[in-house]
Amino acid sequence: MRIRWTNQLCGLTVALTTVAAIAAPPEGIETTRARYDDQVVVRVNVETAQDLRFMLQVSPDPWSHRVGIGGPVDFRVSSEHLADMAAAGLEFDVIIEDLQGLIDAESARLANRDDDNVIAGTFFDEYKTYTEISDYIDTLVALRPDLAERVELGTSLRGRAISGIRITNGTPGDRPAVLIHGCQHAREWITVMVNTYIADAFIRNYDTDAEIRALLDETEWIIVPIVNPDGYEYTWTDERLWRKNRRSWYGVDLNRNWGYKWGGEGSSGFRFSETYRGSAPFSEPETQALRDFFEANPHIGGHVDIHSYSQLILQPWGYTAALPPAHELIDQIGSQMAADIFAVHGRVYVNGPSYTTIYPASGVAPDWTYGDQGVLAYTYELRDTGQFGFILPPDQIIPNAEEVLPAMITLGTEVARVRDPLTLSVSTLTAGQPASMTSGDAMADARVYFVYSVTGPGSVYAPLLGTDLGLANPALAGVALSDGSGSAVYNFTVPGGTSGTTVWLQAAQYGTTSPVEQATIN
Ligand code: 0X9
Ligand code: ZN
Repeated sequence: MRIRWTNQLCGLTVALTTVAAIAAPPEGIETTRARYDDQVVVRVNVETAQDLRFMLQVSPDPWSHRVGIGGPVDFRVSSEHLADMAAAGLEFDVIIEDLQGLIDAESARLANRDDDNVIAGTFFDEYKTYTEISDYIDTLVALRPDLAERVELGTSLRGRAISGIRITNGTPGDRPAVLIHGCQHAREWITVMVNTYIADAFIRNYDTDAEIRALLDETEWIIVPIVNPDGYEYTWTDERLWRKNRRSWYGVDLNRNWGYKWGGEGSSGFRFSETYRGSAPFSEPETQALRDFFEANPHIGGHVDIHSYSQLILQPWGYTAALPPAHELIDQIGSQMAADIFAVHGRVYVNGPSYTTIYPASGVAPDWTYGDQGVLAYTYELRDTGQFGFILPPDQIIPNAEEVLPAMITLGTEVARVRDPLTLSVSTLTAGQPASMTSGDAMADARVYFVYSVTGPGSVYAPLLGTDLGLANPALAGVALSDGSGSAVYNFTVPGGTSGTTVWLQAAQYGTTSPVEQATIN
C-alpha cells in the first residue's frame, strides 16, 4: 500500500485534522449555498474493477482526468472515507485538500469585484455571469457588425436564451463553418471564458492579424459560450459544483443526452447519477437546440465541445474503443492542435480517442456530430490537470485562451481544406508503362486515395472517406501521402494488355474528392 499526500502532509491523521479545522463557514460567505467542508479531491490509482467499484460507492462525484481501470482517476470524496480507502489498499494522493477553501476564496473575490476593477482590467481577468456574457456578445457584434451577428439557438428548460455569435467575412452559410461551444457542464467555468475570448480575438484582430483575417475570409464561426445557462446560473447562486442541466431536482447530463449510440457504456439510467442520460435521446431542450442548429446548417464541417479539466484533445468515438473511419485525419489534426497549444505556454494536452484517453461515454456531442452529421468533431478538456480542477484561478483565463486560439485556427484551416475539392491530373496512360496521378489541394502530410472505375461515372458513398465518390463500381488504385503543401503523387505501372480501355479516375480525402477525370489507355 502506498499513500502520498500533497502539500507536505505526511500522514492520515494530520490530513483529517486539517480538513476538520476548516469546517466552519468563514464570515461573509452565504450559508445557503451548498458547502463541501468535509470533502477533498483525491487522485486514485484505479488498478482493478474492484477499485473502481469501491470508489464509485464512496464518491458522489468522479471528477475529470480519467475514469477506468489502469490509471489515475480523480474523485471528490468526503474525508471520512480516506481511512477506508487506505484500508482497502487503494493508492491515492489528495490533490485538493481544502475544496471549500478554494470555493470560499472564489466567492469572496467575486463578491468584492468592483466596477473600477472590471473597467481597469480586461473582460478576461475574471469569470463572468450568464448576463455579462450575453451582453458581451452584443458588445462584440457592435464593434464589427460587418463581421458578426448574434445568433439564438434556442431556449433552456427554464427559459433562458442559448445565445451565440456568428463571425465571418462573408454571407452566413457560404463558407465551411466551425461551431464551438462551452459549458454543457455547468461547473466548467473556464470554458465560458475561453469561448468568449476566441470570439473577441477574431473580432478585434481581424484587421491587424493576417492569420485571423485569412481564416475569417475563408470560414465561418459559430461560438456558443454557454450551452447550459440554467446550470451555469445555478453554479453562481447555489451549488458551485453542479454539472447537469436543471431538470427537476436531479438534472440531466447534457453530454450523455445526444442521439448517437445514446444509452450505451459510460452513461447512467439513474437520475441521481452525474452522468444521467435523460429519458430519451435529445430529451432536453438544450441538446435539441444544438441538434436543430447543426441540422439547419449543413455547411458546418468542424465542431469542438469544450470542457474542463485535464488538458486533453479527445476524438471520436466516446461509445466504443473501435477507431472511426476518418481516424487518421482526425488524429493528425488533433496532434497539430496539441502542438499549437504547447507552443504558446508549454502546456501539454494529450491527443487521442475519447474512449481510451479519458473514459467510455455514450451520447456525447462529438459522437453525434461526427457519426450522424459527418462533422470533424473533438472534445477539448481545458486547464488544469487537477491542482485547482474546476475552481481554476482567474489569472489562468487569458493564458488558457491564448493557447487554445492557434489550435482553433488550425482546425478552421483544415476544415476549409477538407471541404475544398481536390485537384487531379493524370499522366499519359500506356499499357505496361509507368504512369502517375497527382492531386493538389489535399490536407498537408495526409493520405490521399486514388480510385478508378472501368464502368463510368456514378455515385457511391465511401464510409472510410465520409463522402460520395463520383464513380460507379469504384476500386482503389493506391494511396499516397501528400507533402507539406497538400500535393500527393501516386506512381504506378499500367497493366499490360489494357490498350484501348477507358477508365474514370478520382482522388479523394476525408470529406472531399477531386472532379472525375476520364482517360483512355494507349
Ligand atoms: O464526461 C464528459 O462528458 C467529459 N469530461 S468532463 O469531465 N468535462 O465531464 C468528457 C467527454 C469526452 N467523451 C468521452 N469520454 N466519450
Ligand atoms: Zn465537462
